[in-house]
This record gives sequence, structure tokens and C-alpha cells, in this order.
Amino acid sequence: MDKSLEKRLHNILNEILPLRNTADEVFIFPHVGADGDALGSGLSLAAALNTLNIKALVLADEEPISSLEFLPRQDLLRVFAPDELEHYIKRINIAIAVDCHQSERMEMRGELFERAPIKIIMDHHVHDGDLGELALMNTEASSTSELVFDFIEALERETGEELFNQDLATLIVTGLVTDTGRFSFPTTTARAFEQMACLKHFKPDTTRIYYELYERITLPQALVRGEVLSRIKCSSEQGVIVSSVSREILRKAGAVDGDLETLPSEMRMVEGVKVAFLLRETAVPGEVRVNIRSNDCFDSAAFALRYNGGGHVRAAGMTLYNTSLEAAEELILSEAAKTLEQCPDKVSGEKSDN
Ligand SMILES: [Mn+2]
Repeated sequence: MDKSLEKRLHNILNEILPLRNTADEVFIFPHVGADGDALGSGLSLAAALNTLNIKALVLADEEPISSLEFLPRQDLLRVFAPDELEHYIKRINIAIAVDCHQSERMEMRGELFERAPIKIIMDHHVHDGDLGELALMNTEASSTSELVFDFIEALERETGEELFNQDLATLIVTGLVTDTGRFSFPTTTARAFEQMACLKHFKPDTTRIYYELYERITLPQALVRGEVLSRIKCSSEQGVIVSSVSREILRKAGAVDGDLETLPSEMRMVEGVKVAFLLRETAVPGEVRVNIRSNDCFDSAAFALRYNGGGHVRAAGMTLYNTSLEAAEELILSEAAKTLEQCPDKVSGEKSDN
């Protein structure tokens, strides 16, 4: 860790450690739509502070998404309701932002964060300017969990207490695995691997973590996936792949729209495919929602924009009106194939759409 980070880490220790054995309270703010890194870092930090007899809770905008329901120490998680603002303002002594550094990323809790007497930041996202002496910001870190690991290690050194245990290991491993794309992204640091080696000592159940994060699906999800994959159509060059789902298919599978979320990416995995489209009827007659995922040679956002949609280079969406699934499929297949013909070899942008 470089000198200025080391100094900031100590500034933060000096704010937090005097709270030991007092009634003062720390609230930890993950970003809205908390992912494995935001919740993993937040809950592990809260757990470590509580072991030191510092009152700390994670305050989130919503319940954890289903793939994160398995996370331990959710006894330290509270879901914020707007009418509780005054209640929390009276209680809060220190606010810690994790995996974000702006109150805009905290939605309903933004005002509470802004009004906290002391604000601390632990984050690895790119930021403008200096965020102050209490900001543990490191854009080189592959996750916030990586920063929180170092912070908890410093807490151990400073207090002589043992803080790491199996729960903390599970939480931090979840954060590391999430933000490194299972240790595949080029941003993965050597430090992340070192921390994994260290956490292994506390026996996190990595099989369970991977199952919960990447494998577990419900029966309706499996059924609807089968329907989607069996309905795949390809352009003649196989660069464009399309599938569609009617309300009837969803109903028979017992699935909801959210159950389709990972399928466009799965379709994109097919060898030779440049762009995948998943079409689905919405509840409104004649309306077809289109989700797009592309590889290196197709600008999804530009394509979606032609139909008043939007998104990113590799992940976008749009809605078609006054059409049928069949007509929409035909249109998309031919238009996308045409677009692909005019494509340069590559478009810029990250491969990941996370
Ligand atoms: Mn992160």
C-alpha cells in the first residue's frame, strides 16, 4: 500500500477506534442495487467493528438480491425506509460509503449520508478530485472488499484482536470473486490472490459461494431457458442469433420477466455469434421488448438507438410497438445482419457489460 493510502487508513482508524465501548453508531452505506462487492465489503466491515464493540450496521436501499441471500451476518443489515430519516439522523455518528463515493449512488439514503457528522469513503471506482483525508480510494484495487480486507487487517494490528473468521472470509471472498469476474478480469490484482490464500485458512465454503453466485436457478428459470435455447434462429452467416418468448411460454414455465435476465448473455456465448437478441412479449398487446448482447463487432447501443432504445456498446435494449413476435424476429434478423455487414472489424469497449 502506498504512503498516502497508508496515511488515510490511519486517519480512518483514528476516527473509528475511539467509538469502542461507547453508544456511538457507525452506519455503512453500500450503493443502491448492492452487488456482491458492496454487500460483502459492507457486512464484513460491520462484523469486524462489532467484534471490537463498536456499534455498526449496514444500511441498504433494498433487500439483498436472491443470489446474495446466502450471505452471513445479515443480522447487521437494515433496509432503509424514507420515513426513518429523522430517526437515523439522531443516531448516526459516522457514515462509511462502501463501493461508492457519492450520495447520488445511495438514492433514498443520500441525504442521511450527507448529514452524518463524519463521512468516510472506501471505494475503488474512478473519481474526480480529492475526496478528503477520510477517503480510502484506490482505483487500482480490484474490489472494495480488497480494501476492506486491508482495513480489517490494520484493525487487527492496531487492537491485537482477532477479527477474521469464517463469516468474514465468506463475505470478502464473495466480494473478491464478484468484482474480479471469478479472477478472470485483467483488473484482478496479485493482492486479491494473496487475500484469497489468507482467507482460505478460515474455510469459506467456496463451492457454495460459486453455486449461489453463478449456478443456482429456479425450476421456472430452467424451463424457460430450455424454451429460449430451443427457439434460437441464426442469420445465414451465424453472426446474428435471435430467440423469443411469448407470454404463453412464460406462463407455462411459471416464470416472470426477470427470469430471462441472463439468457441473452448465454446466447451470445455461441461460437461465431457477434450479437444476440432476446425478444419477449410484454403485457401490452403488440409490444415486444428486445434485449441485446454483442461481442467485438457490433454496437448494441447504436442499434437500439435506431428504435429509440439505448444502453452500452455490448448490452442494450429497446421496445418495438404494433408488431408480433414473428414479425419482430424477422425484422431484427435482417436488420442486424445488414448492420453486421457494414461493421468495422472491432468496436471499442470492455468485453464485460457488468
Ligand atoms: Mn466494487
